[in-house]
Amino acid sequence: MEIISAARALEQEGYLIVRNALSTERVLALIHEVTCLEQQFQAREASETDVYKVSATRVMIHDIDTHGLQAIDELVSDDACNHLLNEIVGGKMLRWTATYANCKPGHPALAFHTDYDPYGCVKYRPNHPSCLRVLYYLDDLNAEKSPLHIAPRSHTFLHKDYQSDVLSNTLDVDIVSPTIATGDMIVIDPRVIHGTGENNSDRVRRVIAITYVPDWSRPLNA
Ligand SMILES: O=C(O)CCC(=O)C(=O)O
Repeated sequence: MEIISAARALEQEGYLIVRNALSTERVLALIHEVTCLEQQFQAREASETDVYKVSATRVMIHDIDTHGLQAIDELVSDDACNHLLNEIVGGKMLRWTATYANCKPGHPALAFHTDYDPYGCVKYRPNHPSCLRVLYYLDDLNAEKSPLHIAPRSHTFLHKDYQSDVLSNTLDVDIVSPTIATGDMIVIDPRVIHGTGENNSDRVRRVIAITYVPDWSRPLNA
């Protein structure tokens, strides 16, 4: 996809899908590293910490790019992704956070929300102008396995019901649930409203989400 048309799609719809962004080899290397990380955290941490969130059906590890793991390091500094994002924002994208989430069988739906918090200064909910989230899928999604639901153009909605603090299981606007395959990448505007369905499959559903911020920006609330 040409960068100009990718930028326009992202600006207008609030999300952009890049198919086959990761080769099978890279996906397997990433799965190996995140599985090892999961095991290390599980063995070491008796309870949740700032970077390790765990429930019966989900493990989430923030800042996975701080462990010196090769495939993860290559992912966060991926040339193709960085080139695309740099062109879109007209600057150099800096990595802000990288998070891994594993939603296991039985994990409930994730309510509709945004990843943007203009009023706060929480590291994992960015508020820099033109920040972007990149989601890399390590497993196929389908209707049974926590599909991603997105409300296209919702990053532009003016109504109070659709602002960045939205948290709802239902949404009275058009929703799309794109087909997503292992290795696909989705770039989202953090203001776009999204959520996921339940994991009713018997398989895990793993994703790595990276936030990038432009070098010309700074947080709205520092
Ligand atoms: O797991 C997904 O598909 C989306 C993750 C998500 O909602 C988020 O990172 O805010």
